[in-house]
Amino acid sequence: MLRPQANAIRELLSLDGVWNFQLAASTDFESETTWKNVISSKLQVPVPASYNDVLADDGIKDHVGWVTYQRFVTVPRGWAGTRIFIRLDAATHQGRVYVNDAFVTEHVGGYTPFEANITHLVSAGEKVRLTILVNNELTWDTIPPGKIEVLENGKRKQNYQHDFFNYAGLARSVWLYSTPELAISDVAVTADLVENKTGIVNFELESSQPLPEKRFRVSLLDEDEVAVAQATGGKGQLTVQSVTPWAPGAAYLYRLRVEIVSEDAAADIIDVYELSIGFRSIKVKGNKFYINEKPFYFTGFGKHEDSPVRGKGHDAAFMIHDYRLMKWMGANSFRTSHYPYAEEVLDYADRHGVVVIDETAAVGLHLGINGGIFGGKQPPTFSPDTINERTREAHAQNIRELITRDKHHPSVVMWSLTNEPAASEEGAREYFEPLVALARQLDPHRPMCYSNMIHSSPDADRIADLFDVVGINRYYGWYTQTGDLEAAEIMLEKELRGWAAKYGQPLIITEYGTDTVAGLHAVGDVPWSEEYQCRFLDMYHRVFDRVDSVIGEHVWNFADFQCPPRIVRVDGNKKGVFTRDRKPKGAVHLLRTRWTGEKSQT
Ligand code: GCB
Repeated sequence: MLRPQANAIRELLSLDGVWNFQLAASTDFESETTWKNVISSKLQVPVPASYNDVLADDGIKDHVGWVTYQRFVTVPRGWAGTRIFIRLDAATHQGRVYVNDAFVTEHVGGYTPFEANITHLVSAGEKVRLTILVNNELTWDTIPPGKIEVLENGKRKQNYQHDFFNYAGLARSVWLYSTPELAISDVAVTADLVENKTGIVNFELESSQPLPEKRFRVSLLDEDEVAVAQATGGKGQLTVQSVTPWAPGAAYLYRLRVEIVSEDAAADIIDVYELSIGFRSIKVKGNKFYINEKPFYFTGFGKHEDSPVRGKGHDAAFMIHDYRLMKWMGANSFRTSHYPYAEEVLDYADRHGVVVIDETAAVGLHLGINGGIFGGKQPPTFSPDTINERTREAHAQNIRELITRDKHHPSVVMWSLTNEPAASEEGAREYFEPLVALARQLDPHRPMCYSNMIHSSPDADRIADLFDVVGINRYYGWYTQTGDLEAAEIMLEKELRGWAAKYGQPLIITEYGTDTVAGLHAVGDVPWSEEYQCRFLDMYHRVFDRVDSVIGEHVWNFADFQCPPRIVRVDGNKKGVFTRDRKPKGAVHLLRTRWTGEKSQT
């Protein structure tokens, strides 16, 4: 599936804006009343945005089940004779699409795109009714998993193990687009950097109808629009002897231009599609991570797609602001914790040389993590009644969709297949082994990692050796040794040395941080104060600098973010070094000094 684009041949119509909205009349989406009716404009919501916080209504915010989005759109008159598609960049967590009265497609998985050809259902110039049903339910069959509980008062409540609010709806763009009848339907491409100077592109094209080789034309353009390599055929290789590499902080992008030309292979272009690519090499060797043959040290954050009012709605202003703040602090990388982010986020990283660890939505595969949710003794994580084969199939689908979607981005240097699973429980290895194998088959080039939690000590963990890099989320000095950084320092160093000794892999600290209330100040080690956050980070940095296998540090979190209500959270998780509206806490200056070497004004 190709991401839609507008060019001389293809047209793209954004359906972002205000849509009519209602809670679905029934949980049974087959009931025609939920999608055949015209919805009034009494309630309206923006797209892209999570709907939860926008309407200031708890009944809507905490609704568990289906909601309906609807709008009318006129198919452009000039699209006669073309193929017409509807594409959703995401519907969280399940979407069903209807054009007028006809069901078109459905998709499960809240953070990856899907589309459908609707040419047979619409005519150019015609006004059509688009209805999208979106379901936010999480079960043992979904990634992330969850469980719905029916309360005493009959209300349905969504429970889940992960620590961020279950924002839902159409948080990314919706598009109509046209392609010619005879079109490029897929472009698989890899770009390798050999010996730091030769660029090699392997490509494989698919078209909507079988075509002779001579009808495909491929060229590679540099940033000055100069064609540096060309080929004919649907499958092949381009070699560029002396390329400008893509490097962290020094991005350079080439454009792969793919064309279908007319039958006589003359200048007539029937379809065209362009993709940005970059040449860089990645390697894990010993306990180091190399980009373009140089050891790379990750500095940056675990992030969230989260902002006030719009929830997980993609927002270009917040995105660019976050990137600028990270650059100012000397952060060279981040992890898309805990799900695939909007594709625009990766485009920006490609363009600006930011390094990305790209994570699946497999978070919360650990039933012991949230003591109390199910009451009493926790059930085992991996069992036929909890995380089971169906969960694993959903996880596999998420891996397939993530890797297919993001494989061509030079900014993505590693896949993170899961966050904090029950890696020390029975069944963990059986669950993960085939998933890691699948990911390696889909992308034999990039390293794989996962982020583990405190229960998975080097002795207890059963899966770390399946991965190339071990991601470590640790909170000594916060959840344990609270307020005692001296004791925490000993524990942290001992554990990191334990990991380094066990497998010899590189270690990246994918989370470390403290909840911090902006404006709370204290002398001494007082948890929740800005000073404690600084001293905690400082202590961790001392330890990282002493352990050779540590190849990076991602503070948890870039900014405060919303969570479900819980007594350990005060209007959300406050581990950001920025507040939710991106005001700095004291820690940003400490990090800036460490990561840029420059003294920051405090
Ligand atoms: C973790 C999770 C992250 C939480 C964080 C915390 O280990 O990976 O999702 O938000 O801890 O603050 O507890």
